[in-house]
Amino acid sequence: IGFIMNVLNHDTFRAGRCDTGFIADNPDLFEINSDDPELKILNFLGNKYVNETKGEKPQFDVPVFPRIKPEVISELKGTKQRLTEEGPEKLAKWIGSRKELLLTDTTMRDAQQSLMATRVRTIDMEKIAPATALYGQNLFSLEMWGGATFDTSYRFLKESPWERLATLREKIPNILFQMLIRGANAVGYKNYPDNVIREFVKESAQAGIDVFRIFDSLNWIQGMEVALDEVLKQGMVAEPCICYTGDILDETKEKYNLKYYINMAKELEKRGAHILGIKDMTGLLKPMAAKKLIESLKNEIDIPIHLHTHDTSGNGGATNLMAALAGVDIVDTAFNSMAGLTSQPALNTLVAALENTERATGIELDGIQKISNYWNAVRPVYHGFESDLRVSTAEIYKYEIPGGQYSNLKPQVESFGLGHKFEAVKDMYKTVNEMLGDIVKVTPSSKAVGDMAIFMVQNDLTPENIYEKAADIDFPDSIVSYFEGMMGQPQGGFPEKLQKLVLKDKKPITCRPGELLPAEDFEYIRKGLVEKLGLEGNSQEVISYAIYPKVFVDYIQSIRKEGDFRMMGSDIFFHGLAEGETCEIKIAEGKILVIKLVEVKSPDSEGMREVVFEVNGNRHSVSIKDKD
Ligand code: 3PY
Ligand code: ZN
Repeated sequence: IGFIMNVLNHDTFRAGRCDTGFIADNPDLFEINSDDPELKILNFLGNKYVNETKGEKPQFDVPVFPRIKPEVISELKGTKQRLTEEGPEKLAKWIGSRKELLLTDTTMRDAQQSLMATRVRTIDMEKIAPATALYGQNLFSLEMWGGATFDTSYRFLKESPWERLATLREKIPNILFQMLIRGANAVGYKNYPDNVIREFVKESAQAGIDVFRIFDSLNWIQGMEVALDEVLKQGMVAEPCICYTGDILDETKEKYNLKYYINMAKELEKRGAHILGIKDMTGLLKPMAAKKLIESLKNEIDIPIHLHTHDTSGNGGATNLMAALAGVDIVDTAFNSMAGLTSQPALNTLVAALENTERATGIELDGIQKISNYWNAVRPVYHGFESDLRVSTAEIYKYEIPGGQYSNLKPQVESFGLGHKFEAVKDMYKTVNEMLGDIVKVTPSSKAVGDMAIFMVQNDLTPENIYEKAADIDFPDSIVSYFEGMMGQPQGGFPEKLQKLVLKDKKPITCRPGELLPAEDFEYIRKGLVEKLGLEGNSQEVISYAIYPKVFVDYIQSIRKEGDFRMMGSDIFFHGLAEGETCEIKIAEGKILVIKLVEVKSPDSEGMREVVFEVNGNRHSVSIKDKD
């Protein structure tokens, strides 16, 4: 009991609940600059020019998208109707009975997460949604929610992920919507109490998610237990998955061999999975390994198999193709202009490759080319968020760094002033993985490995000198949390000597963190949201706050104080206006402002700059502090 109390009092456990007091600490939430949306837009544009772009604005082509009549969309019948009419078990049987290969498009989730730091805004998805419903009508699903999209929408885009889901659901009524849920970490980076996981799954299902891909960052099945159980309870499609690591073709490696994957697959089937997910988050599954893995699993389990890979090595297309030949049921791809490198392999290309074969997808190439063209035109607006990775790399097999982390690692390393030691950090990532006993690396365990690698390079630590040199150093939070058992239990256990060094006198847990975490008090949160923030306190707001208290409050604060810009085009949202440029900004249904940036004056003695606009023909100016 002593150690349980110790754990319960630990910061990691308390974090979620302590934050509940955050509302009270933000009296300025009601300090609204002005109620005038027009003035807020002018302030936003003025500030963007004066303090961010300085008027430097690239020219963008206007993305063209096919206009599809709503009556055409409402007639479409796809996998969504099949699920609604027949339920998840029959849907799974139907999947398994098909000769055709089924495809998932990940453009709106993993592709943009892996290529553009998850910054793609709802408005850009919304425009292409009807065409996606029509030309993608033979797709199995769209992975369009979960993973990092939940917090980044609130955090960086200042828009609600729930609204995105509702908007897309309305415009795409025929294709299954799929999300990625990080088991007991939901869409966050730490373990949450069981009732938070259950409530989140329930709300997501009600808001329009059909297929839940559930993973645990250490392949620890207990970590997926609660989410899986709740998905089954909600009558939705459960796709728990095995994260693929290592190389089953390498017979000298014993830990993650074929047997390991088969055992895990059987266990997940036994626990009620409708579909087995194979989550190759790093793109380590080589083509011939895919063939071997899928053929073997097909002999061992009866449920359909859904393969997810990344194209970082450039072998992703071949992996999908070999998996298709071996009988995989569904594979993940992204429309071509959003595919490749750290993203998924290309969708259109795979459709073309399979034409006139037994596994032809039934998807029509001309239609999906229009969707790819659209995304191709959208992408330059997000250029600033793309990594400088230009070519595929076979290094990934050596370092085992997941796609998203691989493209992010360089800026992260640079932010520590270690840019010149990037190669050393990558080598250290591999070394740390070995020191930890070779673990599965995916959010959040991959972050622990990355943080530890940077920490070791920063402090000149090696596996040999660490025990002596680091006895008095505080290790990064993520690695402490890992060794405490807060991310679950790794295959083969923790290396004890290193665990002691990192934890010092803290005691690790061996059970599910959710068993110890006190249940979240939703009614308390609801009251706080209503009384302190003047919100409705609806269940989506409550669960968002329970998962990301500070991020959620900051979002509310931002849209109240700065304004709500979700209907502003992304070229303006990210790049503002250049002098002399005119744009149209929708502020409400049917209400459009035509805004011209006329002139930006030099700073006065106080550093204030007058920014002059014409709004619907009338002159307005705002005064912006030049922070330089
Ligand atoms: C996520 O957890 O967001 C991932 O994409 C892991 O691969
Ligand atoms: Zn992925």
